[in-house]
Amino acid sequence: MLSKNIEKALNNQIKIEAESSQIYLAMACWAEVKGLEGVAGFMFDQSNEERDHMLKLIKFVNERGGHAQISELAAPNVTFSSFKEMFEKLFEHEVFVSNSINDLVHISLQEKDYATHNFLQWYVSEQIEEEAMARTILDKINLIGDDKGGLYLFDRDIQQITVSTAAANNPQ
Ligand code: OFO
Repeated sequence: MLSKNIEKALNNQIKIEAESSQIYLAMACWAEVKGLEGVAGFMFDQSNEERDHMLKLIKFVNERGGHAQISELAAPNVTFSSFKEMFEKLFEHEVFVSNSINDLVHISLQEKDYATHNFLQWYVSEQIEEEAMARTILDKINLIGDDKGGLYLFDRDIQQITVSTAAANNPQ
């Protein structure tokens, strides 16, 4: 059974994951209208992943005797001055989410809720992976600079970046 305090904190995280999904959906749309098909596809996938993170939390709250709240969301940024700025925002957002997960882990320990603590470990690992991926992307963008040909190749190869980052983080 969840304490009221934990339930409230988990519901707050549900909202954050829902907002993450919207933020990335807005980025996907911006990239798509700019003609960056690869980046758009990547961001649509990220948006879906964030929705899955939200759903996983919703199930957990409801299964543990709480009531998952579906709340109003903050409107995302819909335009960016460059795709570099867009990925900087993505990285900043992932750091914000990591901090929020860390706070949740802290609360679960304070409340001696070891089931929630255990559940949250998946999110801790996921954030490590997503921050690493965002950093890899930013490194590549900094290498490209203003080179249009580089941008073309980056747009073509972005799906591969995620696959290789994930593989590096999870060696078989
Ligand atoms: Fe929800 O995984 Fe990052 O933000």
